[in-house]
Formats: sequence, structure tokens, C-alpha cells
Amino acid sequence: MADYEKIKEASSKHPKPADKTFQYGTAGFRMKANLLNSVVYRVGLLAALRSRKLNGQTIGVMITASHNPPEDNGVKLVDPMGEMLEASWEPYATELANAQSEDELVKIYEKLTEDVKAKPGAPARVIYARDTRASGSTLVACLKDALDATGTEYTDYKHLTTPQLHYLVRCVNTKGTQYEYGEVSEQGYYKKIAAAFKQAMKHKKTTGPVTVDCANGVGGPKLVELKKHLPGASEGGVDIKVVNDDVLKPEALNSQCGADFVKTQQRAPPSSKISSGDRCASLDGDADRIVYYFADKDNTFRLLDGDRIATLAASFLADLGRASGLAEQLKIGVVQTAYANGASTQYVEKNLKLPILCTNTGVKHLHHAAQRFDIGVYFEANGHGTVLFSPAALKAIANYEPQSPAQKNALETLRAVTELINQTVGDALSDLLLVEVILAHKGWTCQEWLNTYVDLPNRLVRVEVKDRNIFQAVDAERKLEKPEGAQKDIETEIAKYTKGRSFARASGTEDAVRVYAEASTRGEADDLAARVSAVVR
Ligand code: NG1
Ligand code: ZN
Repeated sequence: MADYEKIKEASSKHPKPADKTFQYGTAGFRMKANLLNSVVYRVGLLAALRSRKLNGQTIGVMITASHNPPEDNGVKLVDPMGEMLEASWEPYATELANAQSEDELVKIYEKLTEDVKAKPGAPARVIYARDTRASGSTLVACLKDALDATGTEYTDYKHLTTPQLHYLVRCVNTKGTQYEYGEVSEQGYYKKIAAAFKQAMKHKKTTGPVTVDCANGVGGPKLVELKKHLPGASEGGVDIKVVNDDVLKPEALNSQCGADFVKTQQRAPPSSKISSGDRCASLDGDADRIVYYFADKDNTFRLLDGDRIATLAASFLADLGRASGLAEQLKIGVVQTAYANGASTQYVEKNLKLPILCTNTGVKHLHHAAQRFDIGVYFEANGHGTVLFSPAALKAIANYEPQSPAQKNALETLRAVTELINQTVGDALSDLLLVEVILAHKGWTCQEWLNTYVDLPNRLVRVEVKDRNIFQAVDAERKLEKPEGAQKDIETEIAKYTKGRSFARASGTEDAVRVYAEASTRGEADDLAARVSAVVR
């Protein structure tokens, strides 16, 4: 039985800042860490309730602010299969977070318990982890208070990457079933993906080392740990050089490095010592995003972002499907958002001849759309994504009897790749190894990967507006329905440019409108972005 007095008492230690309104958005709750105590406490209450509602299935709580500055933090919930919290529960999180008093909080909690028909006597189980931010331990204490007050069983996994926690949640909940996902431990995660990597690299040779910038976040020590399980370059593996893995200097996190810096600044971290041709990658602060890049022979910076990883993975998987004799059973599709470069969309449709879906921003939307394919490849341009295999696809891959040695080889690689790729969420460490496997199989350098298509020049602008809520987007956020007339004005501007494409939408994570524009030249893309910004400003 939930003890409402205990909930009230513990809550009084974590009062809500009176003048703040919170919203559970695409990235859970995220803001300056010193505002988060009450929010994390209340998220703990909700985690317990969600677990009870699901008869004691384990729910995950991740404390991280990803690519945001070191003084920020955030919290989000992970559902039993390792997916993001079911969307219909997001408003409950918001409601709890905004309760003004202890009494109101308990009233809402009681009502929610009834509304969702959670059995108060059911067990509640939660596992949680955090990134390396200094504020993490305080927030964990708030979380624990909620778990104790609600009589929840819990395990503290200390520091983990976000995708590692998602992995563990799925492992716990599938343990002992036919869908067992892996050993329920951090070491189990390394063992699983290292074994898959070894298998996928059988007989292949890498095309040189890769330098990985870890944003001075939790991905650094975790990649170092993963490396211990991987074969080195001389044993058929990859030489992974880890940089920016200093987690002892909190202020270094995401500062002048990391995937977000590289993607938004379109340049390598200033500390980077790369020479022309060197293969580089950057993770974000909680290691769920990755982008690749290199300097070409003229020393020009070249970015290989989420769109590039998606096209690379889709083309590889399509090849493997054909080579293994399973093409008919494995319908591959790609899922993007409106931010995907138009050239990548065209490449998927025209060259790879694969179907493509465009969804709203936020990985939960992409993830759901990807489940509509046998093999669904989804990536946001910023490098967050993964590949999903449907249960039917996994069955076909597991059971197929190869008809030739060539089919056998392809099938073995395909099987390994299904184990290598994190099925719960975009995972920078797993995606890193996937890209390395594909480059090794294709025998490609970054330049050859880049040569597959030419990106359209593009510009992303953040526009400060009075009230971002008046901007309502439709059609996978590619068009503005409101304010009235804005879309027509935007289209008038677009029509002035060759290959012009542009849209504006309210950010789900920041108090701003984002304007994206692409066109046939750099100057035109910049121009178009400026004109559309003027429309919404
Ligand atoms: P918003 O702020 O809604 O644009 C940003 C990213 C998303 C996603 C979320 C969550 C862009 C343009 N937007 O969303 O892709 O990653 O943050 O972190 O990169
Ligand atoms: Zn992240």
C-alpha cells in the first residue's frame, strides 16, 4: 500500500520552486540542476507508480542532461522494453512536477493511482543511473527518497551511458523469457556487443584507426571499458583512440567538444589534432549520439552525421539481405525527420531504392515509425539513432538455411549485426562499432563514404521569439499551420531559391523557434534561413 503520509513527509524535503513550471518534453525534464530536486523526487514517485501499474516490471530512471552544459541536469524514464516512457504518461509526469504543495501532490498521486488502475499492493521495481555531472549525486538522493517512500525495490547502477541503462532495463524485464536480451550487468553489455563485433569483423580488415572524442562525459570511461573486451587492430579489430575522456573536470563536459559541438559548429573540436584523412567520431555527454568527421585532402572539414550513418547502415543491410538470400523477408525502411539533408533523402529513394518515412522531431517518433519495417533504420541528423529488427525479421534471420557459402557468410554477419546494434535506443558505442564494421566490410575510408552523395548546403538558426507556443507545425513539422499566413510567407521565400527547402518549428527542448533551410549554394542556404527567420521573428 502506498503510504501517502510518507510521500508527503519526504516531499517536504524537496519543495517545488514556487515560480517554476515544468514540462516533460522530448528529453524528459531538463534544466539548471539546482531547480531539479523536486522534479526528480516526483519522477521517482511516477516510476514507482508505472512499475506497479505494470505489475512490478522494472522501470528505468536516467539522470542526465546529455549534450547540455555542465550546470544543467535532467531526468527521464525508461519503459520495460528499454523504450522511452509511453507518451500517454508524459502528462502525468508534468502534472506531478507542477503540484504546488505536498497536499496537492499526494492528491494528484492518489488520483493517478486510481486512473491508471495501479494495484497499490503490487510490487514496484526501479533501476537507475546517471551521467558524470557533479549534481548527479544530489539528484540521486532525491530519487531514493521517493523510492523509499513508495516501498520500491531499486538498484543503483551509478554511472552509465543512457543507452546502457536502456539495455539493462530490457535485460531485467526479459530475463528467463524466450526474448532474453542479455546479461543484467554493465559487464554483460560489453560482453554482448564485443562478441557480436568480433563475429561481424571475422575475415575483415579495418581501414585504419578511429579517434573518438567522448565530450568529457560518461562515454569516455565506458568506451575505455568496452575496449578491454574488443580485439585490437592486430587481432582483426579496430584501433580506437579515446580522447576527451576527462570526467574529473566537471566544467570540461561538452565544452568545445562532443557530438553537439561538432554538428552545430560544423568543425572539429579545437583540441583535435587530426591530420587529413584521419577518421574521427564524437559522442555526446551521455553517449547516445555519434557523428563522424574527417579532414579531406585539401584539409576541409567533412561531417558524416546521422543522415550519413543511416544511409551507410541501410545500404549495408540491404546488401546483406540480398547476399544471404533473405531480401524478400527483410523489407528495409529508413526513418528521418525534416532536418535530414534533402540529398540523403534522395539517395535513399533513388539510389538505395528503399522506402522512407518522415516523422516529428524526437527519437520516440522515429523509433515507433521504424517498427513498421522488418528492418527499420532511424537516425536524427544530429547522430541519435539505431536500427530495429522486427520479431519476424529476427526469426527469419535465425532460422534460414543458407544455400551457399556466400549466403552463409552474409547470414553470419547479419546475425552478428542484430546482436551488435542496441535495439532499445540510439547508442553511440554500439553505433561506433557498427560503422567500423561496415567500413571494414566495404573497405571504405571516410572519403569513400562521403562520396556516396553530396549534401545540400544548409543552415539551422535558433530564433528567439516572444511566445513559441503560437507556432504550430503539421506534416511531420515541415509546415506551419499557425500563426496564420506564416506558411504562405515562408513558401514565397522558398520559391526564390534553387533546390530551396525550409521550415520553422517550435523547439521542444528550448524556448525558441528553429529555422532550417537548404539550397543549392552555401550563400543561398544562409540567405533563405535569414529570410524565413525574419518571417517568424
Ligand atoms: P528540439 O529542441 O525540439 O529541436 C532537439 C533536437 C532533436 C532531439 C531533441 C532531444 C535538433 C534540430 N533538434 O530538439 O533532434 O535530439 O533535441 O534531445 O537537433
Ligand atoms: Zn544524449
